[in-house]
Amino acid sequence: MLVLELVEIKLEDNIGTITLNHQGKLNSIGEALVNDLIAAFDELESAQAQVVVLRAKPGVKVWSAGHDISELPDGRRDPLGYHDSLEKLLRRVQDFPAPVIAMIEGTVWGGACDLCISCDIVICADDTTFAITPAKLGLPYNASGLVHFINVVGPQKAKEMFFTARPILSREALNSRMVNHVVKREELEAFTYRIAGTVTENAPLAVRALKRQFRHLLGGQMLSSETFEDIQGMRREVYDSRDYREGIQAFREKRKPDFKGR
Ligand code: YXS
Repeated sequence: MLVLELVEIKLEDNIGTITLNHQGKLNSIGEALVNDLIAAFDELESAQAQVVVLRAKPGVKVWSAGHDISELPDGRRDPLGYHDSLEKLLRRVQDFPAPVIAMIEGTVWGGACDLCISCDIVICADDTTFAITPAKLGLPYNASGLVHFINVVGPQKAKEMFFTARPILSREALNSRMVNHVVKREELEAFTYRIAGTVTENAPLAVRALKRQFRHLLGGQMLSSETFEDIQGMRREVYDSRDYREGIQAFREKRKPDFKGR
């Protein structure tokens, strides 16, 4: 198996495992980690893995701290454009030709929540929390990310999560259909690999065709060109704003942001 710096890869009984191993930065999702994750998915696709478990090291406090804030552009540029690293990673997960199971323990922040729900099945420990935090940092997120959340938790819960940016508990995530299962942390690994094992008992080509159909059907919202331009215009206002720079600066200076609404 390929050896990479920021992730570990394993393949046993047709079950691939990708372990986030960027502890020094709380598995925050920057260019280098995304490149390693995409390389790991490429490796497991070549090895014809029939299912992939995406996890962090056992016992982590933070599963992932979300987008690497130090790599966010300093305003005047879309922070989450189609070709930016987080978006490339989310599409790689969604286009991987076999189910990807997110096995979550510890806390999950920002774009890492989008990474979890871009996986096909989400299994988390009972002490896991999820917080989608663009509003806390002054960011506008993006339309494809909002569609992910609307599809998974529904518009009301998605709005609450984005407007409050507060961490939601595993039970709440289960009730909102954001996760498939909540299990005790000590049972998480065995439970997850039992589910993964049942996937490998089924016909790989059928499972691959099912995943592709889900991918197309879930992405079915049509936007008029005017609506799209309206969305892009509003997002540009935000990432060109003083508040966008203030949110990131406040995080760097470890202080509460002082938003002015401009
Ligand atoms: O001060 P040092 O150098 O030790 O670094 C600190 C943090 O700055 C750093 N760190 C991060 N660096 C880059 N990107 C991050 N997302 C990030 N998170 C943390 O890691 C070192 C230890 O952090 P510290 O001291 O805060 O640890 P802690 O255990 O007290 O708190 C852990 C967290 C995760 C609760 C805390 O670090 C935190 O709230 N991090 C930010 C979580 C967050 O809001 N992530 C969203 C990133 S933006 C994103 O995902 C999307 C673009 S969006 O916002 O649109 O969803």
